Amino acid sequence: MTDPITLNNQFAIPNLATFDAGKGGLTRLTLKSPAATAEVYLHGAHVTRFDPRDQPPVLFMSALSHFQPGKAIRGGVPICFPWFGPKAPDTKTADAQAPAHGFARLMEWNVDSVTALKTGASVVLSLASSPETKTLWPADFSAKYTVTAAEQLTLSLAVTNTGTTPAKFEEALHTYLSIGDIEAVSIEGLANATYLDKMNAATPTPQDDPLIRFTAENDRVYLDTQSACTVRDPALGRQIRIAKTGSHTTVIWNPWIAKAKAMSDFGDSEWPAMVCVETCNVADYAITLAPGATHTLTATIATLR
Ligand code: TA6
Repeated sequence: MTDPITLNNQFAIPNLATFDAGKGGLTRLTLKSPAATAEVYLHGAHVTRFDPRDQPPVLFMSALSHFQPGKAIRGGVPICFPWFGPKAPDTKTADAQAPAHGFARLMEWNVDSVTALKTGASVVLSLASSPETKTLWPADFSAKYTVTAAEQLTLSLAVTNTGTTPAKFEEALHTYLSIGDIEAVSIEGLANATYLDKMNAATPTPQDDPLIRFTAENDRVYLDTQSACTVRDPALGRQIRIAKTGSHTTVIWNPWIAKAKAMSDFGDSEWPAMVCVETCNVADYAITLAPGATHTLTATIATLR
């Protein structure tokens, strides 16, 4: 683990960008500008906080989240890569220990650069294939993740195939949003899309109602959609817009009561306070990259009053 002192000597920007030992002693970058405060852990290149000035936190973080090597952080924006959910059976790699949602969120990323912007700051983190990653996924790759914290939060994941054969992968920016009350929330933007309903054997289902509302556990993979989504949160009196590029699927998830109780790193009573709107390329919309090619997935998260 790269220590904060070394990183501050290389990258710190006084009063804007500093590294320290965060929760669990994991290395954390805090970006603090007049526009917003954000936190990014090198563990998983995990954005754990985005607080626009004078606003409640935009990202949800479980009070019970682990902050330790080998464990995913529960909240913020986990990076799911190179697969989504359980790893598909694959004779070439050791699947038994294949972690859900891939290895990217469990590995320590490198810091490439930290940059001051007119109204905020950005950091570029990187992860490349290694003997460790190849025990789980044979591809040669280089990933660059750019986090820009200003009036809005922009996340950009660029994956390059550095090998000599095509590389196929799934990816998701698995964003946990902080809301006031899931039973009062509605999500706009996915009208008429078809979703795989994971609460009903992944049955393809039409989104007939223009608004998504929540009355039970909801786990849906919306297909062939490049639309922005708007989360309407009357309890907090705000809306959160998640726009995207380079993404053809969107996952919507709330665990509700039983699944919340089943997760040891998630409080039994936390389910009303969060909803996931995940910017992704999963299932039949996985990405196949030719040798030398790069694909970029971007999510932009902004609050609307
Ligand atoms: O958000 C969609 C989903 O795939 C759900 O099925 C649920 O498993 C969630 O991700 C959390 O997954 P995790 O591996 O972080 O517990």
